Amino acid sequence: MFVGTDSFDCVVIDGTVVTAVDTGRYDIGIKDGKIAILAPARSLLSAKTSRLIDAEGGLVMPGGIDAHVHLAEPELFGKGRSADDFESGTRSAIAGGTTTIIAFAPQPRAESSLLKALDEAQEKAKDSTYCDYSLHVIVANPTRQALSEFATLRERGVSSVKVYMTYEVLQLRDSQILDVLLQARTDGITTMIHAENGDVLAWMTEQLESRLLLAPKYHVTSRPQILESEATNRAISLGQLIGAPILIVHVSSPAAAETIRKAQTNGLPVYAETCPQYVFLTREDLDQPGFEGAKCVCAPPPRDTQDQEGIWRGLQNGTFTILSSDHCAFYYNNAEIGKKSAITEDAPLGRFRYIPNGCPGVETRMPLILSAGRLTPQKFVEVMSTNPAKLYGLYPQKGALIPGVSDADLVIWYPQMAPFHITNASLHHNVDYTPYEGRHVSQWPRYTIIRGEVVWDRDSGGIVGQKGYGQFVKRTRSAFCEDLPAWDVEKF
Ligand code: DUC
Ligand code: ZN
Repeated sequence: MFVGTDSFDCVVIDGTVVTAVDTGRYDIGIKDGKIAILAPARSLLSAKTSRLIDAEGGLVMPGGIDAHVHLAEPELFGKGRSADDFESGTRSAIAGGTTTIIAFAPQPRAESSLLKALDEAQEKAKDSTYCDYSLHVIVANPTRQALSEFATLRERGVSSVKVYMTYEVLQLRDSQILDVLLQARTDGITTMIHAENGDVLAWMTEQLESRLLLAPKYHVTSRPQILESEATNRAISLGQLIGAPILIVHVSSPAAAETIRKAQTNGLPVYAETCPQYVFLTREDLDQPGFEGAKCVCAPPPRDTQDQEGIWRGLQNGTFTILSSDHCAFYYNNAEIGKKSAITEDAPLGRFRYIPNGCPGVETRMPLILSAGRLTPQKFVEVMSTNPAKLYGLYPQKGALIPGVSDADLVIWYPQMAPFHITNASLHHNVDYTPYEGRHVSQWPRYTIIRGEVVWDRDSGGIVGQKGYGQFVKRTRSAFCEDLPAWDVEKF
């Protein structure tokens, strides 16, 4: 309860506070970086505070958590190298309402340890970020040593790893995925799985190349939905064999979503993520004059308009646990490390197989989805913040507004703002395009607040946070998973 002598570092007055479970008009008092109190609207008006934010008419939510962000990664996909590092990527994040990101520490195929990859990513991120951050480790070589290091990952606050079922330099065999899942089960780690069948993809690519069908639009043709739904089904089966929790990343296909929903209905610990590109882009966006379509090349690819509806449905009905950006920015106009590295003299429209896969989107994720008006505000908070926090062991420090417990990470929207059109020039990433150029949005964060500090003030200074303010957040095991007994091969 508020006592008249209480003082705060910041008070947010009279906003409609939306969490994943409640909506109501409250004041929020912030002290020492934490939520100190939620009090009836306007009851903190006379409280002593260093800063007062009037949120009347606004929506106040826990800050966004983007659990799938590629930053400062080496050349894993052809010649493409990340255009964004931890500085520019997190600067972009806060301008779009995201207060915590989870990026990746990729283990190179030739490396037998995971800890070196984690050290390197932590070194890159240290003192460089505008928002709080954590890391998933990408396992490209599950050696005995790598598996033995899972326990150390947990000690260092990393409770998730990612594996790939595609990409030559990353793809694991099913037996290797089983090794990862078994170790993950033992150490309380959630396994993220990129579910596309790499062998079928390679075969399809050869079919298209032999017919000289090389342009960006054939990237979609090379990856039919069955390639995703088959791999999703297989990933679920492997997870079921081990009884380990899995998260299927960036689902684009309603058929894959159906498979996931069935598994969930059967009580399996299967979680799923989708991304804005699967509800806002279609394969038409890759079928543009010249090489332009390369801007929207990502994997899995955007699909058809009716498929977008299937993905919205999956968001609404809870099939998708989280919605992340899969921000993976490559310069467009760059022939060395960008999209145009796929152009050669004999293929002036490029060869789709060499186009670096990925689109920028960490900044536009929340505004685009909120503006679409397809999710209730509470559902929006659930998939954008609370569920990522629970799934990846950040809750309730993040993803909630629990007094005395949660960090004071907030995003404040003023829904009455004038709508505008997104331009790349208005964004804060380090790449020369956005796939959403010209798109109409009716929502953009007015304030982003991290641990009580305003870091984004749309109408007064824009980025007002500092590089280096962001902290590494140690994660615990997923809130969705309990301790599991030892796996027993004899039970089969
Ligand atoms: N897909 C992308 O589009 N980019 C990064 C990695 C991935 O799997
Ligand atoms: Zn990704």
